[in-house]
Amino acid sequence: MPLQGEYAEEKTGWVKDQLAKIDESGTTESVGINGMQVVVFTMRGAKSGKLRRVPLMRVEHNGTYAAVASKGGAPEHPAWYHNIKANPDVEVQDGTESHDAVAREITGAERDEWWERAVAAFPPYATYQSKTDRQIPVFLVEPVK
Ligand code: F42
Repeated sequence: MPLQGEYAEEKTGWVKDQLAKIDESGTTESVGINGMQVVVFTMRGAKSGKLRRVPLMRVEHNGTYAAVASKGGAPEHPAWYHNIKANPDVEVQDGTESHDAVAREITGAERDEWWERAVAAFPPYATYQSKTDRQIPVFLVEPVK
């Protein structure tokens, strides 16, 4: 079921600008970080129940995506980490396409495998990990068939 409800506004300036550019062009390909691609995850706020759109780097393999809660190597998890844990039903926009998906946090060998893919897609993730004591959480975001 597609997510429905009221949207909350992104408050970080550069992220808000990227979302506006995606809306204007209709595709996530209109933005990026140093030429690396971005996808947009829509998820529900844990407390507010409002929908939040969160752009993250594009880490994809065989139609499954990873959501990497790096927050630039900040000491704390991003707020969306708690939102996606509470409400794992998300929508993924990649390019001009959107689909429903379910997210689950991965650990152990499964996380190791996807962490490698994440760093291959966006090498700064490795630097972010070295900046923080927390292990950066990785979610597997699998399409709903
Ligand atoms: N962030 C990443 O963590 N990883 C990435 O790979 C990544 C890539 C990326 C690419 C492009 C781009 O434009 C942004 C990118 N970001 C990436 C940044 C990402 O989009 C988020 O801005 C960032 O991860 C911070 O996430 P955040 O959820 O902490 O967002 C902050 C700015 C924010 O809006 N916080 C709100 C606030 O008011 O503090 C959160 C409010 C919220 O979620 N409230 C919940 C609710 O119910 O509404 C309750 C929260 C709770 O504590 O229960």
